[in-house]
Amino acid sequence: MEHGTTLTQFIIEEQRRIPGATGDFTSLLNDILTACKKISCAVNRGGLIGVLGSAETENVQGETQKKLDIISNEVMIDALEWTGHLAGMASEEMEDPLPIPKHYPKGKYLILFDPLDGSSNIDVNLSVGTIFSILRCPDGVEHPAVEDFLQPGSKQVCAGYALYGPSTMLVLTTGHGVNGFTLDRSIGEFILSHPDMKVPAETREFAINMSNQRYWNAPVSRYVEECLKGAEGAREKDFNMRWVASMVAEVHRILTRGGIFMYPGDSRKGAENGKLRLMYEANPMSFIIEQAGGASSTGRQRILDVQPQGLHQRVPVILGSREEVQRVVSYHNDTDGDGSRQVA
Ligand code: AHM
Ligand code: MG
Repeated sequence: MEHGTTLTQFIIEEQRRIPGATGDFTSLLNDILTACKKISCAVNRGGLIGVLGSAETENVQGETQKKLDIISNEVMIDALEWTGHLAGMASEEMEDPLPIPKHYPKGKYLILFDPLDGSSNIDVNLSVGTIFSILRCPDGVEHPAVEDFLQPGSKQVCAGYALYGPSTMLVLTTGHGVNGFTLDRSIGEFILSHPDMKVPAETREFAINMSNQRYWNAPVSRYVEECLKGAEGAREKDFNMRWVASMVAEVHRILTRGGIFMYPGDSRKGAENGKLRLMYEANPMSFIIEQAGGASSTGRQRILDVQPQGLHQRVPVILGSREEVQRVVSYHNDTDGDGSRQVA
């Protein structure tokens, strides 16, 4: 029976095109896939195995962790620490990078991950996902410190996400376009189902948490106001709005049918740079979106060019269809100063 190209086969064929490739990266990806299948299984069984609900602990961001946040984090660590392909790991759920235990061999890559993004959606049975970003460990570094992880997103070797939705999908880029794979549970393999994904250039859909509207800066307010005016306003067309509160689902929708996603900084204390984390969310998603022909910006700078200052730093995110992102960026450029004025 024909099952199509597996993700492993796809990666091995890609690897054959790279002279001198050792197969390390392919093996690392395979280990990530295994972890994502295990997380998918736990998410899928949910209430049947008692993994829903709060763990009543807080992560480094001060956010209450779900049981599945902790389980997913452990699954990622267990699947990756022993493999010999990594020099270090960092997770949204852990304050410091996790060194590779002494008794395991070390490799040349660093991985950063958000083990279960959008986990506020878990208990209501909506889509969540795992996001990961792979960097090269700087030459000569055996015990990577925080600074070794603080590389701009443009240095990523690979970025991807697993989406645990009606189907489980794995979407990834190694810098040569974006491909999507669907988990065929009958054979336990991810099969190429969405080759060469492209973000449609033009869109009529935007995604932003509207409940924060009163705190937005002028450029973001202007953009959304114009969308809301629809055919009667400057845009001369009607827009639709979506907010899943799960970035993986949001980015997947944009890769499928276009749109713009924004989690801007706002005027609240502590929210100046928005909510999303540069290293675990913004960088990997920006790499994917750019590789699919879209754009990603803080409003003032390409996200992939941001020089990270801290492992858990937050960054304003405006990503999606190129023309829309460029429009929001141009509104930032039109604004004097820091763009923090509210639209009257
Ligand atoms: P998380 O990593 O704690 O799950 O938070 C990130 C999520 C994103 O997936 C989503 O875009 C955003 O938080 C939703 O935020 P809000 O609660 O403001 O709707
Ligand atoms: Mg997250």
